[in-house]
Amino acid sequence: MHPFPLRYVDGLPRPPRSLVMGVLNVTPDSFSDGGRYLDPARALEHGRRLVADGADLVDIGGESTRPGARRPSEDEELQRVLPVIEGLAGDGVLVSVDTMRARVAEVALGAGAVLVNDVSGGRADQEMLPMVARLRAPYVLMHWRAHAEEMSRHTSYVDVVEDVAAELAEQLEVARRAGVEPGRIAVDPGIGFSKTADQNWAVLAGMARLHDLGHPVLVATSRKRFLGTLLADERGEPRPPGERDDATTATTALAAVAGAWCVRSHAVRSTADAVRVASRWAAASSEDPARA
Ligand code: PMM
Repeated sequence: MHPFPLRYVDGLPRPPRSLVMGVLNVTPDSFSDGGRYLDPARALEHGRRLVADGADLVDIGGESTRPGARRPSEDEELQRVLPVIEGLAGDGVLVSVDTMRARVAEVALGAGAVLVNDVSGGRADQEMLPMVARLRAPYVLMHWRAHAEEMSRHTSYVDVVEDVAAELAEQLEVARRAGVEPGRIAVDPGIGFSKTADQNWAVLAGMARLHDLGHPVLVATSRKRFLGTLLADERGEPRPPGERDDATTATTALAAVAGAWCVRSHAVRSTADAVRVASRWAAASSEDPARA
C-alpha cells in the first residue's frame, strides 16, 4: 500500500502517482533560470520541452521570489506571463500561474490557466482568496511569512514542523471563510521561504504532520539553496543551482514516497522518472505487504 492515501485536487488530473509541475520563470532574476525565458518565443519553446519531458503541469511565474528580489509592477508581471500562458494553454497544456496578485491570477485564469499557485497563501493580496472562491479555481496555498526582500529575517520558530502546520491551518481557515472549496486547495510548506537549511530538512522529514491537515501536499525543492549548502565543496562554497538536479531527483523521489500530491521541478525528465520509480516501488510493496 502507498504509505499515505494519495489525495487529489478537484478539477485536476488524478494519476496514481505524484503530479509533476515543471517550472517556467519568465523573469530577469530568478535564482536558477532568470533571464533565459523573457522572450515569449523562447519561453513557449521551453514550456513545450517541459511537457515533452513529462510535466503534467507547467507553472508560469513572472515574479522572482529569490531572497532580496525587487517586485515587478502588476502590469510588468502580466506582460511577462500572459503571452506564454495563452500560447501554452492554446496548445492544450495544463498551465498554473505562479503569482501572489489576484488580478494577475484572474487574468491568467481567463487566458486558460487551470491552477493558481500563490506562494503567499493569500496573505500578500487580500483580493486573492475571494477571487479564487468566485472563480472556483484550484489553488496552492503555500506557507509564507514575508516578501522576498525580508523573508530571511522571519525564520524564528518554536518547533518548525508544528509551527508551519499551524500557520497553514490558520490560512486554510481564512480561505474557507472566503468561500474557497476545501477540495480545491493543496498546501505547500514553502521550502526555502523564511526557513534556514536545517528548518527545510526538518519540514521535509515532518511531512506526515502536513498530511494531517487533510489536503494534498505540494513539495518544491528544485535547485534550492539548502541543497547547495548540503553539497558544498571542501572550501564551503555552495554547489551552484545548475548542478543541483541530481539532488533534486533524490528529494523528489523521497517526497513522492512520503505521499506528495505534486512535485515542482526545473529538471522535469529526471523528476518524472523519479515519481514513476517511487510509485512503482509503492505498488510492489502493496502487492507483497509481508515483505514491504
Ligand atoms: N518556490 C519558488 C517559486 N514558486 N511555488 C510553490 N508552490 N512552492 C515553492 O516552494 C516555490 C514556488 C522559488 O523559485 P523558483 O521558481 O526559481 O524555483
